[in-house]
Amino acid sequence: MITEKLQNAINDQIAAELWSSNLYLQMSFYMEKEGWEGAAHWLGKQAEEEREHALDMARYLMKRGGEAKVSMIDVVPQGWGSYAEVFKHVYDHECHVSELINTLVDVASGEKDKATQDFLWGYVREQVEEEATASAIVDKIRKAGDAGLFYIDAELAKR
Ligand code: OFO
Repeated sequence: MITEKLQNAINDQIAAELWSSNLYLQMSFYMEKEGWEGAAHWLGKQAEEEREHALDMARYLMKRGGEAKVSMIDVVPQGWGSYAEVFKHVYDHECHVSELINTLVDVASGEKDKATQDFLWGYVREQVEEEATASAIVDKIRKAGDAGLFYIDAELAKR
């Protein structure tokens, strides 16, 4: 049985994952409007992935006898500037989520819940990948310049 403190912390993370999903969905709509279909596709996939993280955490919580809750999800930003700015925001947001997951591991550790620590280590590792992926895209955009964005957009469409 999971402790109430840890249950509440995981429910907060579920809300954060759903917020992330909405953020990426809004970015996807923005890029679609701007005519960047590859980026819109990539961001749409990212939105799905974040929603799946929320569901995975909820399933885990229920498996441990806890109660999963969907709380109010705050509004996400509605607009960005350039292609580069969108993906810089993706990178910054992934770094922020990594901090949230690290803090959640600390809560699980404080509650001496080994199973939850083990479950969360998967997310710690996944965040390393997500940060690296976003950072690589930011780097490519910087090197590509305006003309190279068409190539990058075609690459992102392959996700
Ligand atoms: Fe939920 O994986 Fe990144 O943010």
